[in-house]
Amino acid sequence: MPSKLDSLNRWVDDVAKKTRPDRVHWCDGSDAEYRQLVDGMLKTDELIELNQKTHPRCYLHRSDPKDVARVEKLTVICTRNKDDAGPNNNWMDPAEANAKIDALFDGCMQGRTMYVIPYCMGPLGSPLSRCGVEITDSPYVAANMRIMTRMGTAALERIEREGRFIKAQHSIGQLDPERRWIMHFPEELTIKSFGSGYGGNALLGKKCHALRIGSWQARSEGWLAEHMLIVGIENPKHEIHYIAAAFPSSCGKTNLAMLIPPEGYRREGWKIWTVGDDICWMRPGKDGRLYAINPEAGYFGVAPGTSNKTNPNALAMLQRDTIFTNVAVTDDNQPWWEGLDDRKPAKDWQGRDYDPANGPAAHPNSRFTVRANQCPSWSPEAENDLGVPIDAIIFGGRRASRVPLVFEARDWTHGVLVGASMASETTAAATGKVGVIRRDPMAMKPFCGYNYGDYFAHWLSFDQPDAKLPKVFHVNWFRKGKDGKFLWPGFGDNMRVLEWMLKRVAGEVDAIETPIGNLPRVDDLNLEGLRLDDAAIDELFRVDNTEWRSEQADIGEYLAGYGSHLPDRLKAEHQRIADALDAEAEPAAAPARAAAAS
Ligand code: OXD
Ligand code: MN
Repeated sequence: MPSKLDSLNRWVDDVAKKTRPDRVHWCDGSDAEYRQLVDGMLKTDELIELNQKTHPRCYLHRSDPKDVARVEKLTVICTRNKDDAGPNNNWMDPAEANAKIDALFDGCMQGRTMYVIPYCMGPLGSPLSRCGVEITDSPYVAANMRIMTRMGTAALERIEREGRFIKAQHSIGQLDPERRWIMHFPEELTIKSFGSGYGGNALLGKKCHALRIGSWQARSEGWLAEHMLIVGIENPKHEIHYIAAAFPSSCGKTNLAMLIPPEGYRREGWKIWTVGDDICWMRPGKDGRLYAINPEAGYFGVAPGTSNKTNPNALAMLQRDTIFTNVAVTDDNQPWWEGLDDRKPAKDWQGRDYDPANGPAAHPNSRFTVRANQCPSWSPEAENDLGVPIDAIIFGGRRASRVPLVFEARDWTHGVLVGASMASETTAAATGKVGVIRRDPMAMKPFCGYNYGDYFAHWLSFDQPDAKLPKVFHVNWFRKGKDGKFLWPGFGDNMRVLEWMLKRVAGEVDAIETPIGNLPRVDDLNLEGLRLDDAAIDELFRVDNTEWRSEQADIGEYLAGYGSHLPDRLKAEHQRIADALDAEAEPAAAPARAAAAS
């Protein structure tokens, strides 16, 4: 009788025939196998042992210096119809793309072991989870996949039961930036990545599967695959409310997911539970609410800036069983990065004696890979097959000016527009210039596997009569004063903003209506214990009409780029806000203009 694994076996054979590895190893996901992978890499210096007294079973990987971040310009979506990928993606014809990348795969694994990694994104028994199989010639990728996903025998059993999986084919090739591609074939549920060993380019369960292919699958199956953390907030009555939040890479998702509330909150009994720090899959439940799972089982977090002040929970979890990539080390071989503490690094991320003239000691996109349940705030609900119900969705970006600390969308349509209008300063998580403002709808710009116009329509489609959708908010932790310093303390104090959101969800406080959305009354925000003067508070919540009319015009121009794919409902919502801003600016002229238009 044909087994449901036949198609998997056939594919593995085909890839092996093409790539010609010396050995094929099917990963079982066991501890012993992980140990063997690590021991093998210690022998070849792909891993370096860190101080085992202070950091048991922690290792350092130094990547090729030309392979340190996701490469968006080499990341492509290959659909038969170019329009399906949309202007938000690089596109290539599938036949041309397959020919290009298959030529690179030809014989590329000679002298190497080919690892076959069955994995499950999400709890093994969850109907929301989806499986994949990654083939790679990198033991570093295999070890990281073990941490980041439910990998091995149990995943293979689910694949055998279901008979479906995403095919994810990877080789580090020669790590040559000129021979590098990260290709997605959503119609074939296939990923092919060549020439990079780095994070999102190589751990194919993460961005490639869980977001790019995931968003495509989500659209056809009626759910959402999002670049969002999931956090549970327990109040003094021991009720837990869950919030999902989308920020672009390196804008504090991990910190918010693991936040420790300020002292006063802790005394009252508030507590934070971490369900996920990067990716969220959500689907409407029978009761009309959105239920979310974190498809990942680990964190691949940005190290620089992580400290006892910014994220004590993360620091605690990084004391053991962690793979560090491109961090610096101290003279007693402990991992170190900028922002950690006052110690002096001895070697930089490339293994050179540290010299400030060479730039930061740790690469700005240096990372840690660690099992999710090592985090002290880890929520056992992360294993709940049914997911957790979401009460609020937050969108946010890194904006030095213009955008207030927090505002609330007035309804779902407005919330979708707020997400679609997001913009942020670029960071080191991807190659390219840092600090440039770019539109990054729902923080999915590098990750949405299809036309953004269709994606916005998909978001709008959740607005059904029986739906009980979350409230939508926008935050900006990064507004600066005239002196160039951040106005808001951020980190643990973000709890104050979360509490206001939950009060809004419960209908306990009202808000100030403005054209861009509802802002808090300052008295409804708990600012006790913060040294914020009145001028800082005014600036944090200032909505400047002239600036926002210009923002709205810019958003309009950006959205118009999606042409006929842009839903009319979103266009109308954009117009409503533009009109409200105009009316606020010229109250007397606005009615006359409206009458002339009708
Ligand atoms: C990540 C990213 O690695 O967003 O999570 O770049
Ligand atoms: Mn991310």
